Parts: sequence; C-alpha cells; structure tokens
Amino acid sequence: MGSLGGVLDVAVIGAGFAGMHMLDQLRRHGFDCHAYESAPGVGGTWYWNRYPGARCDVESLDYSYLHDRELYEAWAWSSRFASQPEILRYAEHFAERQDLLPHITFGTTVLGATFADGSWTLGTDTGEQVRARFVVTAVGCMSAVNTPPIPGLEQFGGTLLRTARWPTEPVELTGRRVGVIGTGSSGVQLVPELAREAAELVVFQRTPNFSVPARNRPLTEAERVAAVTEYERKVVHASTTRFGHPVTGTGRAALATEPAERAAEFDKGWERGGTHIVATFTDTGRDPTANAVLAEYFRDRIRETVHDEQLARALTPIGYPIGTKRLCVDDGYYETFNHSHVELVDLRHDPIEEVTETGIRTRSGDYELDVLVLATGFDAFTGSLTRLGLTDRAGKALADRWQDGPRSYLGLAVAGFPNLFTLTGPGSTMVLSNVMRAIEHHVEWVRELLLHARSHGITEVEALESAENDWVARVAELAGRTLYPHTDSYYLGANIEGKARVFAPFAGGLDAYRRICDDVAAQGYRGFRTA
Ligand code: NA7
Repeated sequence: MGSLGGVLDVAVIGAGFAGMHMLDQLRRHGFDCHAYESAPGVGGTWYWNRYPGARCDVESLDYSYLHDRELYEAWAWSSRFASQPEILRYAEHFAERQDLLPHITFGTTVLGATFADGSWTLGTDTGEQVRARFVVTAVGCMSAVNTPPIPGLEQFGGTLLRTARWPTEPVELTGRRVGVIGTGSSGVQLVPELAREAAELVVFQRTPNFSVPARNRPLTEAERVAAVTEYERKVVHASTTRFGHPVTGTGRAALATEPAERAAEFDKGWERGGTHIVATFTDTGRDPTANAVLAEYFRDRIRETVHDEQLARALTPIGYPIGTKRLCVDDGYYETFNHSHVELVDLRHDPIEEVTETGIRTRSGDYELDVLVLATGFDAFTGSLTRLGLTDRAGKALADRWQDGPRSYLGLAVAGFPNLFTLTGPGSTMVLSNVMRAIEHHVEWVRELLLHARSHGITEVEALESAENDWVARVAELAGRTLYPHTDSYYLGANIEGKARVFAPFAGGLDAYRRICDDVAAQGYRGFRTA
C-alpha cells in the first residue's frame, strides 16, 4: 500500500498507549499512516487524568510495553504502582524514542466518519478532512467523561473540576472548602490527597466501594533486575494467563478452606496490597457464598480502620458482590475519614437536591464549597466510539446501531463498518485484563491482518453479521457465568442514564480470547468478508 491521491493507508484515532503502538508498528511496516489526537500531547487517559493521587492499579512492571525488549529493559519505574506523571513521562518517552510526534496531529477530534468507494473520510473539529483506506480506533475504554445531570451544576460559582479533565496548571486547595462527588477508583485516590490541603472536605458518596490498600513503595534495584531476567516469562504470561500477567492465589476454593486458614490467607493478600487479594481463592468470583466471605473480610477492615461506628457503616459496601464493581486500590482512603475536617454525605439517605451558586444542597441542608470535584466516571467502553460519529455503509450511526448494547466481532470489528478496527473495543477483554497486554495483542493482530491484506491485494475487510451475532451471544453467555451482571456498574453501562444494560467485556480471560483471535487469523480471517 502507499499514499494514493491524498488517501492514507491507515488513519489511527488516538495517541494513548494503543494508538502510539499501532502507529509505530504500521510505520515500521511501511504503511502510510497518521494519527489524530484530541489532547495536545500523547498519553490518552494518562494525559487527562492528572488529578492528585492518580496512579495505575496494575503494577508498573506489568503496566509496561513488552513488545520492545530494549525499551522494557531501559525504563526504570520508580515505584510499585506508578503515578500519573511517571506514566505520562513513559508515554512521552516512547513517542520520542520511536519518532512518532511528526506523525500525530494533536488538538484534533474526529467528529464524523463515513465509508464510500473503498475509503473512509474523517471529519474533524478543526475542519480537516482525512481520507484513509483503513481506520483503527485507539480511543480507550474510559475516555468519554460522564458529567451526570445533577440539577444546578451550571450555576456553581466556585471552581468546578473533573478528575478526568484535571487542569495542567496547579490548583490552589489550601484552606479551601472542597467537595467531591464520586467514590470510584478516582475519588478514592483523590480524597486522601485533597484532605492534606483542604480546610474542609466533603465527600458525596452514592455507593460505597470495596477498596484495598495499594501498599505502594519504591521498587528496589533487585526487583528491577529480577523483572528484566523474567522478561521472557512475562511474554509467555501475556498469552497464557487470564489477566495477561499471573496473579498469585492459593489455587483452592474458599468454601473448602477452614475459616481460620481463609482469614490468614486474606491477611496475606491485604498486607501485600493491590488487587491480588481477590484471586486468593478460586470460587469468590463466581460463587455468591464464597464471594460473601471475601466481602465480609473487607467490611471488617473498614470497621477496624474507621473510628466512628456510624461513619464506618456508611462507608461499608453492602448489597452487591465484591469485584463486580471495579475494586479500588487506595492509599489511606478509610483513614482519611478519621480526620475531623473530613465529612461523608451518604447520598442514599441524603440525596443531592441541587448544586447552588455556593455549594450543594442535599435534602438535609446546605454545604458551602469553594471547589467542587466531579469524580463521576465515564461513559465506559462505548462512549469513546459512538462520539466519533462513525456511520455504517447505509449511513446509520454507530450510536444508533448500538442502542441496545454494543455489537462487535471479537471486539475488534463491527459488521457494516468495513476496514475499521477497534483496539480494546467492547466485546474484547478490555479492563478485565491488564490493558497493556490487551493493547499489544490487538495491535499485533491488526498489523498482521493489514499485512495479509496488503500481500493478498485485499482492499476491503468487514465482519460478517453472522460472526458478529455469534460473538455477541458468546460474550453474553460468558458474562452470565459470572457475578458481574448482578450489580449496577459501568461494566454494564448502568452508570449512564438511558444506556442499555449490557455487559460489554469478554469475561473468558485474555488467554482464551487470544487463542480465539489467533484461530480466526489462522483460518484466513474466518468471520470476515474480504474482497
Ligand atoms: P467510576 O468507577 O465509574 O466511579 C464514579 C463514581 O461517581 C461512583 O462512585 C459513582 O457512584 C459516582 N457517581 C456517578 N454519577 C453520580 C451521580 N449522579 N451522583 C452521585 N455520584 C455519582 O469512575 P472512576 O473515574 O472513579 O474510575 C474509572 C476507572 O478508571 C476505574 O475503574 C479504573 O479502571 C480507572 P455509583 O457507584 O455509580 O453509585
């Protein structure tokens, strides 16, 4: 392939870890390609989510590219869980090292995309028109920011901030009265940081979450050396483990283990920190009784940490299985509520009536605030794709086609949208696996498909409707075997008013998922129409 009358071989949308890797791979293989990115710099979600305390909940040594051994060996992470500024530096380092910056147009958002006569035409907010024979979306699982329809939000006279669009310049919080709405991963990371500076902090909580301490600490030189020695094993783990990296559990069922031994194992997980604790036993993810045992262990830790009994009760998650909303990883979250200048408002009993010019009015009274932070999450998985304005061959918008939930083949392609590939799209493992491993797998798979198309003179590749139907059914069937569908969460789209409740990720594990995709490729791209 080559540039043909101003038509790119491939347009990549997004310059986070997925988009950058895709762009780099395509360039290495001689494709005429270019990337378009809304932000002024690379990094995707790590560009935008720069709120105090932002940190990855996957360990740094696993949240790294593996495809380039030299890069892997040369980059020295400072701590077990890297902070947002360090991850952003890593992204910038990759872009510079691979000379990607000249091939990315920043500050440009794709707002429309139509396919005709063998190529896509993308329209952007800067008025640019881009033509490309193939389009690869790398827009992230969580980048469409959710601003909930809270009455009066627009009349707030203080400083309104969003965790997912945190300003690049420092925000003055010292001595100010700060409110936070939302207690998911972002809120839970942010709250202890805000409490250090704010004169008063009010946390507005709709649903208490389960959270485990990160026990973050600097990485030792010995750990870095060991990670380099283990490089080959890490590569193997990418395709042989459920999450793309191993998690250490006992390999036994909680219900087949004596209570005292169970507690001792959970203690080890709690002391170790991070999400590994949920994999201690094999049955807590699928058996409600086993799950309840783990959930109760977490609840005990909250009661132990939070001094005020009533407050501890309000912070304790009940009524849904642990793990069915993303487990939070914190640094002193519960401890923060022992400070007298930190207050919790339990919105289940005292709902927000409106945001006023000076703060928040709940049913029980007024909270005066100088700063209000929305840590209210994302229109996850689908929002970043539907807002691109993609239309199918018949002119129907992706948003309309997905009215009843996302439909895809392998989470990589959508029937009716030829020559379009969706990296970490709905129907793939997405955030149920280490997303770095999911990204690398998808990028390599799409690269191989495009090489195949080039060498076979194929100009159109499109998922068959029948293959898509089968895949949607398979994703639903796998979800049905888990406890996920029982809980209102962004995994199901339940956090967005009016969004169809469909469990979007492939819940069968990255190892199984990769085998299926490899199989599809080996069988001449079964389930795709090629011409
Ligand atoms: P999440 O996990 O979706 O959390 C959003 C939080 O905001 C959650 O506590 C929500 O409560 C709350 N929320 C949302 N809308 C409202 C309204 N209208 N009123 C009150 N509270 C509301 O997003 P995060 O940014 O924290 O984390 C996203 C992912 O980023 C995370 O999983 C990691 O993978 C990294 P709810 O639970 O819906 O009742």
